Amino acid sequence: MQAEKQNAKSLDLDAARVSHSSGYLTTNQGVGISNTDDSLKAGKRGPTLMEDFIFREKITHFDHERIPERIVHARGSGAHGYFQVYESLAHLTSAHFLSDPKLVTPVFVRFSTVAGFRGSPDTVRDVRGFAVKFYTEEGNYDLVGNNMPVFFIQDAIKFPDLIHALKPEPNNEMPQAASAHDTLWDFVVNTPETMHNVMWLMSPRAVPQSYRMMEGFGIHTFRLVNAKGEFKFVKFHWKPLLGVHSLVWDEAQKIAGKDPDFNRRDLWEKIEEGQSVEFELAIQVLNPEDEFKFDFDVLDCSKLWPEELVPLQRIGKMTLNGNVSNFFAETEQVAFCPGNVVPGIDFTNDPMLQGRLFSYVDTQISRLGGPNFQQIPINRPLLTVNNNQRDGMHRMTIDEGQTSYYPNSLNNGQPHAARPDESHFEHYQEKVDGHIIRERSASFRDHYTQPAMFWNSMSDWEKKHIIDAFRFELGKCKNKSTHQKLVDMLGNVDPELAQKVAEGLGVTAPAKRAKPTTFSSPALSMANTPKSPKTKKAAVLVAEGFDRAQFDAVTTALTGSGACFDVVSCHLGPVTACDSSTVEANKTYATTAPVFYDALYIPGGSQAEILKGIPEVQEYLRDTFNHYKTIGLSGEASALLCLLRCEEQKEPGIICDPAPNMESYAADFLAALTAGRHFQRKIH
Ligand code: HDE
Repeated sequence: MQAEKQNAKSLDLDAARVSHSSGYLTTNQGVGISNTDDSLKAGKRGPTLMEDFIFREKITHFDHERIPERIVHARGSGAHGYFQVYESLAHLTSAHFLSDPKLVTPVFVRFSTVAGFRGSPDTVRDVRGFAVKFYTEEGNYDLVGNNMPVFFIQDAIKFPDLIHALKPEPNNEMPQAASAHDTLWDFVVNTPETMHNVMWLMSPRAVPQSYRMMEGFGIHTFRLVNAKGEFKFVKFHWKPLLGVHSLVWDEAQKIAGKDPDFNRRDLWEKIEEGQSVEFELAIQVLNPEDEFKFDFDVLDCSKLWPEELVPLQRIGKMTLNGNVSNFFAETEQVAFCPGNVVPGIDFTNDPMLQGRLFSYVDTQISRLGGPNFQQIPINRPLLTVNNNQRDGMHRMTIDEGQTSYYPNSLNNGQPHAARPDESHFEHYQEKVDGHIIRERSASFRDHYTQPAMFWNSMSDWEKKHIIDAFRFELGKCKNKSTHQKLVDMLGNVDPELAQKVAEGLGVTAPAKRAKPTTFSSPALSMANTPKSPKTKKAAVLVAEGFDRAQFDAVTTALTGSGACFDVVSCHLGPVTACDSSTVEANKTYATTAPVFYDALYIPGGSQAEILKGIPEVQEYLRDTFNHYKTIGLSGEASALLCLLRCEEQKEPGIICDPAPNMESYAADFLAALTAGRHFQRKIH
């Protein structure tokens, strides 16, 4: 069943695929080319001739190979996969793909950063896009979300202002892919509705360790409508099965320099290795009669619905298992739109959602060059498109027949309006009655209760991350009055937060105010996320004379649990162990770095003396320690602990044993790796 359905979409893409694996070169007209290295000249050293159509065609095509990048979310990475619902939701929605557990719906996902240009680094502090296209039997459905459940503004008309403030400043186009600059924070302090999303942006969520380890949120309130026409309000969530995990800031910055493709590479490599990338789709459902039950407005996308008030139901699973075969054709040309819905899913009056319904198609017309971008293979639905739209730039279909209008008699009235028994979209018949006004509802005015709830819900290490982030970001702003205004704003969220940020910025902490709420939502803290050794990676450092038995015990435990490792040495190729056996080093100190690993392990043996003299070994210990990751030293390698300061040597997550029982040692090392970062560690 699965293979059959997946093939349905891949066959569709197959029609557009060209392998180029054999045959002679041709022009775009199919004429054979025997020399593509020399232009046609009048004499060996003479001028190039205008009639050289082979030269002109090649250069002309090259000259036009770039299209405009996305105005936001320009930097992205895509993958194919499929979705399957666990149990029928027919009582909630008439959407087939959510009603039939046997249906396997192909999907294409694009993860992205928001602010950076197309070539900017992955690990910058930013919101991440999480856009999913479901190729359903009833047409394409796009769930175009982010990795944070709320948004900075409440009305779409402010989006250009937000993005102008966030993007590199217009006079000098700096800084690239960074929020730490004057214009963004100037906008923030003048726009209190940004406060909630700003709290999320300062949290570890803004530096995901992997696209495989971040949550996704539809953000807006949508409607699910069943076959009887009854509706419920709904919020969509994606939950990664590996849990939600983030980088620490120092690590993120180092990775941005050492491997700007870090998140893209991770996604690509895991899929190439055959590791499934899995997310559960979850929903929060609200009865229409409960619309006004909360102290926030369900149409306000700067608010979330605490899971403790509206529980989450996990309804299905998305598995990503296919890389693109051509980045441009698929990831760059894919066009998402929140307005792409299928019968059974409908909109609400959230003013952000309403504005988005307009913006996406509009931008795609210029980005993809005209109104026919839906005919690009990655954007086509599984069904045959049947309407009277014709012509326009880059029309791909040959629409036959005399008629291109409705009603008609010349074509027997075809294509006809869908009959009641044929699949079609019915808009939810909401009653609307109001004065035409340019005003915001008073129910959107509370900008501080939910930021305070978010702060209350954080663990100590998340709070520290947030304080450090504010100090970093504002510290990069030259305008001092912005510092004070921001700290005053934070005073409305939490006095301790405002105080700590004020200390870092050297400004006055505001007078203590009562907190807007003491409510906390444990579901918001990453401390409560699932933990697993699966796909984690250790760096194993070796030099001549390493202890082979110790090496084997730890590496076998790693691979046995679904984790993996790199063997890192001064040179590539074989490294000889104490028993004269060899292992292959696949990385060197020049080609990799400690920031790329979840743990460090150094086996014992006479190598310990050699490693002590290698400066990079010190860097491995220091960075792994500072980034709260597991350090394993066994046998003679235990002596390398002296490369850390005395007070650091007793901190958690250091598995050091001069005379180890390797079975229990390997188990301890694995348990520490599984636990994730050791945030209890004191970084002096
Ligand atoms: Fe977008 N957004 N957005 N956005 N958005 C775009 O569409 C826009 C918003 C999101 O991987 C653009 O094709 C407006 C919220 C993602 O291709 C553009 C507003 C959320 C992506 C656009 C918002 C998003 C985009 C740029 C204010 C989370 C990348 C290129 C109402 C729910 C999709 C494009 C991809 C892309 C407009 C706010 C998510 C300009 C006007 C809220 C994941 O149309």
